[in-house]
Amino acid sequence: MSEIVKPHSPPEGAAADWTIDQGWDDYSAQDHQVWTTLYERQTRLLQDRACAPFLRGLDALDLQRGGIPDFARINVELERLTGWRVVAVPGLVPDEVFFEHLANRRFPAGRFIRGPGQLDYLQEPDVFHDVFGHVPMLTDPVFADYMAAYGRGGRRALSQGHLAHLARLYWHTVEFGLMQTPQGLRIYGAGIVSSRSETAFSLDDPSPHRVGFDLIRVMRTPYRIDDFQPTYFVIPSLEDLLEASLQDFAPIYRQLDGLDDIAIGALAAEDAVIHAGDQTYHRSRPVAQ
Ligand code: HBI
Ligand code: FE
Repeated sequence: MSEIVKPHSPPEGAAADWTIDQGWDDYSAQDHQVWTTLYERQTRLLQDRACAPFLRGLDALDLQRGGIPDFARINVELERLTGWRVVAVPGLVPDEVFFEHLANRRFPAGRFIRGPGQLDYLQEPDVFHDVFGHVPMLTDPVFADYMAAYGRGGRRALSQGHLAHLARLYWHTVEFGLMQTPQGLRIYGAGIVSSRSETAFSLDDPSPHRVGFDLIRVMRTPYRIDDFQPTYFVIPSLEDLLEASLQDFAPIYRQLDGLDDIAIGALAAEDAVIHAGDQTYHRSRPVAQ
């Protein structure tokens, strides 16, 4: 998820589809310790904040066992549950490569892990973000179908020239999505569950807006890649999210051609507002994009 220019052929040592060997035996004791520290910190925080499918996925994959998970080990259970697999990649891969993997139920995950000095902030997705953040939700059959549909939609969006609109859907759901539950708002977005500070901010802080999910609204909304989101979108259920993704986006893209973006952090008249944030956090910070 970034505007970084990426080379369009795989780096040395990677296969044509950009996958590499995870090289699990090469992780150091310090690498495993970073995973364990982050794992323990986040699972404690997420017990009453993450949605039930995420917490079930953590248990099903036994992600706490032995530090950084061996992809070969977690893939056995993941494949059995939803037909998904995790494959290792060197870092960000080109959009078309990313979508091809998702459409075929392969989740590309970085193999490297952040250092002990950068537990809280990281530009590139590492194995903690990719595996702890994304993979538990892939054990849920409905979410698993949604991600594969997103991969297929990505290929079409590229050929239709609407990648920027579709990328916003990924960002506001897969990365930063919230869900309404009988117990209150819960997190399912990977960018939130893998971040200690955004876990608290997204649910508890008075600053951000929390707005009911609407496909066109989401595609009209830019996002921050460098900071907390000013607005979080709340889905009623994973089934609703999947259903929204299983329609033909071509007419939606045509509609979007005639609509302006909605300013980042603004509310629109037709929004289903769950919490109108006071935006105090972002008002005190420079806007980088
Ligand atoms: N590559 N490894 C990796 N992870 C991502 O999340 C990712 C990517 N390449 C492209 C990409 N995301 C996005 O640009 C698309 O979702 C739009
Ligand atoms: Fe991610």
